Amino acid sequence: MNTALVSPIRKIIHCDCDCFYAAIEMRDDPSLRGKPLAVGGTPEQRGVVATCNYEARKFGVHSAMPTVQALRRCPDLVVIRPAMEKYRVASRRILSIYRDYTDLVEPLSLDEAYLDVTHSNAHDSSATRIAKDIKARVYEDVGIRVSAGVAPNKFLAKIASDWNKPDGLLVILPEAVSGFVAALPVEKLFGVGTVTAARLRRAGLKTCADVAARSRLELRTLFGVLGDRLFELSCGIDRREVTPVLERKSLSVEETYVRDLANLAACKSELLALVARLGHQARKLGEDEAIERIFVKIRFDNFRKTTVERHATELDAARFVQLLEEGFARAQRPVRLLGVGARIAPNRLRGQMALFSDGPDGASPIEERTPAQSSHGNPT
Ligand code: DCP
Ligand code: MG
Repeated sequence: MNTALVSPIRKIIHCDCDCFYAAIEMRDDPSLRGKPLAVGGTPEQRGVVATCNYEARKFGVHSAMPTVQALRRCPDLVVIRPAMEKYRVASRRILSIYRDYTDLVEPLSLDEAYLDVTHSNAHDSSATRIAKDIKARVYEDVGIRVSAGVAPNKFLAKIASDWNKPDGLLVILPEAVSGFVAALPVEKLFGVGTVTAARLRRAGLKTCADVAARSRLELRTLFGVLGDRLFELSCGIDRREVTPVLERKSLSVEETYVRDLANLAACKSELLALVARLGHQARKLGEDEAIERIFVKIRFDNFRKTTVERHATELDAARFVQLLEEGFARAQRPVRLLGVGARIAPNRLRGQMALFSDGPDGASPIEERTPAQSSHGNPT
């Protein structure tokens, strides 16, 4: 039996904070409000913008843009360094607000999550009112704005949350789905990156209505397995469930050295021993857990600390060495502490991402964020 026919129409909310890192910084320093602001690496370190506020966006500044270029576009831009720990604290608080409404909360990144509120009794089961309440509570408790989209599935809820940013709320009722989807450009389809979008356009398919006008068979012939997916999405169908993810775990080992490690070569040989110890720890991972990111932490003799983190699926010593080189280059001083670690995600999350990724341009959200996520916002 097709369960889609018997299960109730779902109510999915996608929440995405507005200019997240910048919003936290403006919350904590009111003098930054109203000015164009970017959070990211410095131009001297060839850093990139992790994000910027909406004032800065008016000048064409955006995430992943080199800070040098951002300053050229907006000479008055205030640039501040990311304070990841602060953003993690805010993120945990926001997730706990979401979990007051449903257990089915699936975080996608620090500032983004899906909620399935189909069976939530809050606000007489009105997803729209739940979304409004969430927005108000996040503003009251955390001091930043969240945009929300409400729809019968993940694909549309995500598009809806982006529709009226900042401080947006868009509700797509089940009866409005087909009208809404028909006008969407193919680029909006989940899993369609620039390469696939160009192929679709060459085939004369510009909007979802164009795609939906073709038969499933025709799309399968043109686009292989992706064809089925395109067909369903362009009809507004997306069966992906909201999969609750428990707080991400991490594994790590570190060592404070009795004598500082004098140079990069000394650090490299110690690093390999640490990676071996980390590998030992990783044997404890369950079958449903997988490595999602790796990091190297360095504390220099002047107590300055730096962390370099990247997307990775295994504990590859060569990748750790690359991260070490990058981190060491930031200060080029003797090192008193070295650490290596890995962030762990449940396997099924990675599986889903891989399924819908269509090559480099259709990278998963986690991969997309990689360039600016090291603590210094340097490009990869
Ligand atoms: N981020 C990053 N590097 C990127 C993109 C994002 O480090 N290339 C970080 C900074 C953002 C946070 O992730 O604040 C959330 O990413 P979003 O894409 O949701 O961007 P914002 O929340 O900053 O802005 P928006 O209002 O468009 O959601
Ligand atoms: Mg955001």
